[in-house]
Amino acid sequence: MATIQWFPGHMAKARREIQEQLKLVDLVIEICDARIPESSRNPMMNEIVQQKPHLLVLNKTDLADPKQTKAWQQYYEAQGQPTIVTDAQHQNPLNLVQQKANEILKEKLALRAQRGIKNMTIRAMCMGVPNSGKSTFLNRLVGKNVAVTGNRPGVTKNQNWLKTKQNLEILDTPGILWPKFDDQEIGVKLALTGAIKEGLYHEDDVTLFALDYFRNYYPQVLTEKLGVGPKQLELSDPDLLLALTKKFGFKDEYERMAQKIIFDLRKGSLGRITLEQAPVSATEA
Ligand SMILES: Nc1nc2c(ncn2[C@@H]2O[C@H](COP(=O)(O)OP(=O)(O)O)[C@@H](O)[C@H]2O)c(=O)[nH]1
Ligand SMILES: [Mg+2]
Repeated sequence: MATIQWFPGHMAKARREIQEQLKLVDLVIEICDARIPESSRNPMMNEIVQQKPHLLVLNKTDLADPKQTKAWQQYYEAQGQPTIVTDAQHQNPLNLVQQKANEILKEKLALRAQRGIKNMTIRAMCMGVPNSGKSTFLNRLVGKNVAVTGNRPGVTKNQNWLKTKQNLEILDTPGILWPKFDDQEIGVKLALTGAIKEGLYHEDDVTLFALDYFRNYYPQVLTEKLGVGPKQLELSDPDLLLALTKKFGFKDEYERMAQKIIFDLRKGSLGRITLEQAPVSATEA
């Protein structure tokens, strides 16, 4: 399965540029997709960010399973990783971000106050893998549409600070990091959420993964949303895909049924679904 093409050169350059940007900020805001919190994070995130205070954002929670989002948030918080949940598509997360940033930077801000520094502005940068919602999130915080540019050579020389209505300023260039791509299943999940360009993955593989996942974690998607009866539930995944193809009037064009399932899942019309389950200790808590 093909995934996003990243080359060592790109990675090294992205990392170098981000490390330059990091010197300018008080806080890193890492944005990931709440439907795939682990698969939509960069494998070397903590190494790249190092000691810089770091806020994790589980975005797209409007599309994710609320129970799972809560469990993932608890899981990360229990690991000492401050985490908030957002739906940047529909809501402005500014107050939440400011509040959490104040908590994370409490000591630094107190020190500034002690030294008589009146400026309490927190400078932050957004960071994350493609499609996690960085641009959407940043535009929400700033309250308008700004031309957000990706990492390219030279941009670190003339950074612009975007002001918000709070004591928060954000760098106008989010850091774009690569996802984990060494694992087939991660590629499938990234494809299902729309993070991988069409044509770079096999729609039927991705759909078979989804059908199997629904069986295990969201059987109601099969029975209620796709109208699968008890008998059909016993079919193998490929046979189930063929049965659904007929049922939805696509005759034997199973690719069209596969596309429909992928499209409906991304849109949220199959319900709120998280494609990776939080570790059990977090769900029990
Ligand atoms: N439903 C939903 N869609 C979102 C959310 N945030 C971003 N998106 C959508 O996800 C896609 C990628 O967002 P974008 O901001 O371009 O991601 P970037 O590549 O990280 O800059 C776009 O189609 C956005 O409209 C969210 O919280 N909920
Ligand atoms: Mg973007």
